[in-house]
Amino acid sequence: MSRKKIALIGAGNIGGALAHLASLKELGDVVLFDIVAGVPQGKALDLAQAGPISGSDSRLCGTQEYSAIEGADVVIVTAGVPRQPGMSRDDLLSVNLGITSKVADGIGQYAPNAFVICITNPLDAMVWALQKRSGLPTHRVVGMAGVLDTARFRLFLAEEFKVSVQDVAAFVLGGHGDDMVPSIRYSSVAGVPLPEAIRLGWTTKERIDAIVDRTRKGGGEIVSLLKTGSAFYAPATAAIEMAESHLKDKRRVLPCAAYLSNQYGVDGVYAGVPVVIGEKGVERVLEIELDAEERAMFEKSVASVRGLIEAAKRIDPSYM
Ligand code: A3D
Repeated sequence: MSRKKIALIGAGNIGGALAHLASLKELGDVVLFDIVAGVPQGKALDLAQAGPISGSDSRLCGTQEYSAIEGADVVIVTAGVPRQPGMSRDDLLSVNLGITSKVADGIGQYAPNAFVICITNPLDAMVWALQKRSGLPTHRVVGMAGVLDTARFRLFLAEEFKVSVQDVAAFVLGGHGDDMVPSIRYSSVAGVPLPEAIRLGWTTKERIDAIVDRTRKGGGEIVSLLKTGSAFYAPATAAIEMAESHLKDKRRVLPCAAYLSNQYGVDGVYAGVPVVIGEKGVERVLEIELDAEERAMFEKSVASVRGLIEAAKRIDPSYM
């Protein structure tokens, strides 16, 4: 049986954490690609030396050559610059678009059959550009954001209810920006929807609203603490969950930035929605019913994504 191959484009903070997790879980052999000579090679060697201790036989290598990703089953893209304090994700558009274009060319040439997960920000615009430029089918190119945003929401809810994170389910829709849509209606504690938990007096509407606000700004909270970059452990863990669902055909239902073709009344852009990830990639987009308030928030979030895509087209007219 041949081993799976996981290519990580970008060997920075998230890239390193991805390689570590992929190796610990023995998801396959790992290729770390980065433009900075020595960094992917050094991280690959360091992680390979952890193998005998953790009991992992994953093989790891670092490279500056796109040809090394040839035949990858999964490609996870983190190439780009992260936020610094005071920056929004959208401030990264111009520099990360240029990087994403080069990455898309490399993937299109050497890994056209891969399942591609984009993490580079601004997420919804970068995943759109990655798909368009690489020419891979839309169902094989997704963005990681919702798994991370829901994990943040779940953690804060678990802390509020003083219960295990395992017993909290949460739902976040829309783009990966401060106008994302954490849904109170579709989130639950031990199966009890949040509005019901409020009615039962387990918490208050005000406390849940504060948690929703903290979830929306969850990335910024970490940027302001780290001061030198953005979150990386949780983003890497989230992308590995998506990769694993594909590699093992688990058909997990995960919130991802997926290409919408008329679902939710939206066409031609990527936005965060629940999808089934299996061996073919995104095998289904789940369309849930939104009430008027949720729909208005979702549409506002999608409008922000469209604005970024238009800005990307102005920066690089080849995306027209
Ligand atoms: P960082 O540690 O700086 O790593 C980025 C790596 O990309 C560096 O090692 C660079 O050398 C490398 N790189 C730059 N240009 C290229 C290129 N042309 N080809 C290959 N590699 C290149 O950043 P990070 O790992 O912390 O974050 C990476 C990206 O993820 C940033 O854009 C973040 O904003 C984004 N991010 C997204 C989320 C989401 O939830 C979507 C969360 C956290 C970070």
